[in-house]
Amino acid sequence: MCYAKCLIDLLITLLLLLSSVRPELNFNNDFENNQKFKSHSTTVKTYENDTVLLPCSLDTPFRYVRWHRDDVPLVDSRHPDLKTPAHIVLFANGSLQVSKVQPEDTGDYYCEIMSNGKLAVQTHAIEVQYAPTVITEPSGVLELPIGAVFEVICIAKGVPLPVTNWRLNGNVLDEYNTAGNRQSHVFEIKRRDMAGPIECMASNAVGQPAVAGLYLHVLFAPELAVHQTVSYTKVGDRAQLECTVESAPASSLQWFHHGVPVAMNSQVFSQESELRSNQSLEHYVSVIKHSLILRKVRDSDMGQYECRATNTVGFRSATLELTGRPMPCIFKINPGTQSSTSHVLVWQTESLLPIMEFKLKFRQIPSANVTKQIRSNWTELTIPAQVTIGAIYIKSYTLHGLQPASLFEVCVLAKNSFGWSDNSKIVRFATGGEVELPNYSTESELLEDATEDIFDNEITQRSQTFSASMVHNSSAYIKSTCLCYIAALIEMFISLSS
Ligand SMILES: *[C@@H]1O[C@H](CO)[C@@H](O)[C@H](O)[C@H]1NC(C)=O
Ligand SMILES: *[C@@H]1O[C@H](CO)[C@@H](O)[C@H](O)[C@H]1NC(C)=O
Ligand SMILES: *[C@@H]1O[C@H](CO)[C@@H](O)[C@H](O)[C@H]1NC(C)=O
Ligand SMILES: *[C@@H]1O[C@H](CO)[C@@H](O)[C@H](O)[C@H]1NC(C)=O
Ligand SMILES: *[C@@H]1O[C@H](CO)[C@@H](O)[C@H](O)[C@H]1NC(C)=O
Ligand SMILES: *[C@@H]1O[C@H](CO)[C@@H](O)[C@H](O)[C@H]1NC(C)=O
Ligand SMILES: CC(=O)N[C@H]1CO[C@H](CO)[C@@H](O)[C@@H]1O
Repeated sequence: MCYAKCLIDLLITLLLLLSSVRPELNFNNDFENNQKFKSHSTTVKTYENDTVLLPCSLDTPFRYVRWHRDDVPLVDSRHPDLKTPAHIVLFANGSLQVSKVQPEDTGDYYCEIMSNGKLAVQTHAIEVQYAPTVITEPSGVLELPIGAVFEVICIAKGVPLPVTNWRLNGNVLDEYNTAGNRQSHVFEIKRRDMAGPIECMASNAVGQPAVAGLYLHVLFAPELAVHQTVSYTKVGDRAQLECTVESAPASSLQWFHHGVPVAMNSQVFSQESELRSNQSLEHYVSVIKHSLILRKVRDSDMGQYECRATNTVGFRSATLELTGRPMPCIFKINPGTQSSTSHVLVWQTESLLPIMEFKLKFRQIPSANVTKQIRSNWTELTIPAQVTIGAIYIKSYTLHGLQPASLFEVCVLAKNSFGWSDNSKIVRFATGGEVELPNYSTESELLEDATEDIFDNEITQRSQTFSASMVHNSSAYIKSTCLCYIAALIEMFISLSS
């Protein structure tokens, strides 16, 4: 099959080669060029709309003169009926005037002049220089998801040949600074911030550089932001959960409670507010704050919520919690005098239901001096809470009987009728005495931050290949057909020689 196809390809190639050999004007046989020209062969570099005079004069009077540009006859003094373009004039002295030159007037001009029965030829050239023009394919707005690969072709015109380079989002891509009238560049969308203009600039030192391009809109799965993952409330209060969604294209959002879609009614309803609503070339990303509002929280409304945003690229979700528990306690910095065997701790929390008790946990930790000492177990103390007016609770407690010149860490929790709060951050303190401590800070060495960004790890994007695949595959095709030609040629030679 390859053989037959290749023979056909080969024939086509040969035909093309033959047809490209155009009959050239062969002056040597017919004309004698040793006549004396008064004029000189010139190459005129000119600009659009200029007027050019190409001389053609001999020492002697002439009988007739004719001009052609490349293969196109222009004027012939013997044939005034020849259709001469309006802007081209033959003067009586043999000179040719081309006025209001256009890019099409670029070419080699041959003057054939006859005198004394001898024909002489003089060649001139006109190069009409003009400012670059440029277009790109594609153009307009291109919308593609992260991972997509696409090719942009830049077609530039101009004389001299313009130099083109690429600009992505205003930044010049240096490596693609090449001369030529057709440049292609393959882009891969790696991140959202690749969105913006992709431009091809062409310049050739004539007139202004030309710029053309397209605007890339990067599409991506929704990105969620939850500013408050835990909402503290109590039965009977109004509560509001919020998820902010950024996406392109716009996404829809659904709320779940313990994995079940939230039934909307007059008591429980959702609201949207567009934080960036105007749609323009630059602002194509929709940013919407979604709120789930519970007019009067019931006991059954407490617990885990999920907001899930979906668009054509993918979906993401975030979890939130509605709870009646107290907020985590916060230790207050207490710069008061610390003795060598006791320490005063002050903390604060907020609870909509009365706080019943606190749990204080503390333990000694190795100091700088002592290496490789195992941390002791937490000692837990239950501390009753006083009745407070309002939701803010501030508690002070003194730990006695501590080892001097030692380092401790401490953590506290609060309990109301709904349950225990989360742990406070772990705070370190030192008892007085002569000891060098590595560090002393009231609020450091926190528990591992549990609010890690779980969304960034989710990879829902899939690589998509667009016209770039055609580029690679067409080159593969060219290679395979070339091999085919060679094989066919070898076979031809073998069959010829035998
Ligand atoms: C040439 O002349 C035309 C018409 O008179 C005009 O539109 C064009 O801008 C001119 N070109 C230049 C390069 O001046
Ligand atoms: C030929 O004639 C034109 C128009 O009369 C004149 O401008 C030009 O200078 C002449 N050229 C020569 C070489 O005499
Ligand atoms: C669109 O919003 C941007 C800021 O986000 C603002 O600068 C621009 O003027 C707005 N355009 C319209 C048409 O409202
Ligand atoms: C700390 O180390 C020094 C010597 O390196 C020692 O004299 C001192 O007793 C140590 N202190 C404690 C608390 O172990
Ligand atoms: C810590 O408590 C565990 C049991 O909960 C016990 O096995 C371990 O020995 C204790 N460690 C220390 C240093 O007291
Ligand atoms: C502890 O001390 C080291 C240097 O001694 C310092 O780099 C580090 O930031 C300190 N840590 C805290 C939590 O202060
Ligand atoms: C880059 C690319 O898409 N290449 C494809 C070229 O064509 C072959 C099949 O002929 C595919 O397998 C490649 O994936």
